[in-house]
Amino acid sequence: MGLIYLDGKFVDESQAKISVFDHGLLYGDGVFEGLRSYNGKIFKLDEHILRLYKSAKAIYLEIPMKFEELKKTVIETVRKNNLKDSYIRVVVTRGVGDLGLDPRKCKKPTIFIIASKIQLYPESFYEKGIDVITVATRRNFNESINPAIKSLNYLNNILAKIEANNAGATEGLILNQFGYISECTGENVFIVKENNLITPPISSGVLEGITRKVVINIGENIGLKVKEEDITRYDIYTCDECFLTGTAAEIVPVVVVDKRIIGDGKPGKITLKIREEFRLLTEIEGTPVYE
Ligand code: PXG
Repeated sequence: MGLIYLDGKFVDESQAKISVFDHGLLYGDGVFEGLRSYNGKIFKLDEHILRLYKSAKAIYLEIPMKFEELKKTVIETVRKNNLKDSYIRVVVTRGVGDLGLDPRKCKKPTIFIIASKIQLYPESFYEKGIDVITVATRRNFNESINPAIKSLNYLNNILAKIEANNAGATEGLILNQFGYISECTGENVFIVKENNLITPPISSGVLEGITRKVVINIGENIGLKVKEEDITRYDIYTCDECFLTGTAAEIVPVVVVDKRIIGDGKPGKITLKIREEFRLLTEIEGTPVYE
């Protein structure tokens, strides 16, 4: 059984329980992060923890733990579970309040960290590529819950995922209110056109993905012209290559979009090159858990 960090203690999975009055549950009032460890090293730990603090700041939530202490606790959670390759979830909620939504009643944020075995995507996704469809659910406005905030309010993304599931597609491509592509339900989107590597800007309503950032750097290092600019469905249908990025997904080639075949219908050369470079980084970088 796994050991969960919950509000200052490590408890058995069966004892890791949250109040029904926790506003994370009642209202989705909280923030989270999803990280990975590769061979006993946590990839981009600082970047993920920093994004957690930024998400918290944006929703007026003060995390009752210092940056370094939280980092140490994440490392300890992986260590206590004896994991080498893991998926790590860090959650901070507004805490226990009453049934009203006023957060002033919530005196102490709830913090928990789960480190578990990683559920990898099927190998066929990487070998053959995946098909995606544009969904009807739109990205919420930046002036509402800004999609850059990794909040516990993921219903928008979940609705998009259900639409994709219902259509028999692997992922759903979400447009923003202006009709531009934003991202998928839990991954950022990239296209390759000739020597250009293009991804929608943060302002288009996307999460500032950690993998996205790594891929932008890889793109620059291998001589591609990287652009963060608005893209339309036409741009995707007519691109040479398309792929998605995310902590869980890493780099997944997309070969069909709304029944249009992308490129030659196989994972693209540049996509595969970027994936290889990305995998190399996960092997050589990272914060060690066991030393
Ligand atoms: N966009 C959204 C909306 C995300 O939630 C990403 C992009 C990719 O970001 P990173 O930093 O991981 O490169 C995410 C993060 C899952 C799952 O189980 C995935 C995410 C969040 C929650 C669950 O697939 N992805």
